[in-house]
Amino acid sequence: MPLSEIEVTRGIVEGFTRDFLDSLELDVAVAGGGPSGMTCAYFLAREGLKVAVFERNLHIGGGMWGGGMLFPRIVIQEEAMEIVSGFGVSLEPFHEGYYVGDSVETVTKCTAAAIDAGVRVWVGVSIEDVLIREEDRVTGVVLNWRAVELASLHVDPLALEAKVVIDATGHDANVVRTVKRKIPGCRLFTDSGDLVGEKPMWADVGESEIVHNTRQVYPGLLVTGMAANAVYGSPRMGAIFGGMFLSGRKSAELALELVRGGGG
Ligand code: 48F
Repeated sequence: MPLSEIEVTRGIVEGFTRDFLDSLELDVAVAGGGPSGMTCAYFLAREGLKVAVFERNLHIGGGMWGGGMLFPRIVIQEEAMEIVSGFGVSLEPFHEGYYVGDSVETVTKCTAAAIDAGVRVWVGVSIEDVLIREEDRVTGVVLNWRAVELASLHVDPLALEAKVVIDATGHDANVVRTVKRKIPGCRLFTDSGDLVGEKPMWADVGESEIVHNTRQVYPGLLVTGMAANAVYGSPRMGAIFGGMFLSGRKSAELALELVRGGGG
């Protein structure tokens, strides 16, 4: 039986509307679908939380697709192998304590694992602002289409609520930067109260500090991945990715405590 064009339209609009309405009150909203954000979302969904990832690109994976300088390979240290193996990724040992693998395989299997665990992923959507309530607590995110942003159209956004918001936007730490810019006198939970900024590449140090930097940086707002190192002033580390997975898992553990403890 042929399907008319309006039936195709109906299927798309109804499906989108149902799922989008179901995302209006989340346990956790994750900004950015790179390795840290997807890993965070995966572990939260496995615990039965309602979690959605908002990614401004049309694809998930952030900076992982291109490996190191477009050589589609990534390096992962032993400590993170448990996580990537859980996604079904196979990597080869190449140096004591280090493995090398295919970045395309890692992105796709990590994404599939997250979706299978129950994560809802919205692509082409930018988080441009946050909701603040209850005496300076982040309580949700403000969304717009990336296409609207790129075209510089003056279109008002929409918003949804989340008990916890995770900034997984990578090197720019866009959500934390927005909070800092828009709340007068805002003090982040850093020594100076400011967003310190990412330091030049030093892989060992960057990797060793990233899990520690994965924290609540403002009430209701956690940072993970390179956003965590950018906020706390730690170095970048190039194509070593273990820290992104370890940080993603830690942010999920912290978010879970906040949501279940009612502090979220
Ligand atoms: O940059 P990205 O991959 O962040 P990550 O998870 O991983 C970093 C590594 O890829 C690599 C590295 C390894 O040593 O340094 O760079 O910390 O993914 C961040 C994602 O967030 C999206 C962006 O398009 C990317 O896919 N993003 C950024 N700002 C926004 C956003 C925003 N305002 N709203 C929605 N998505």
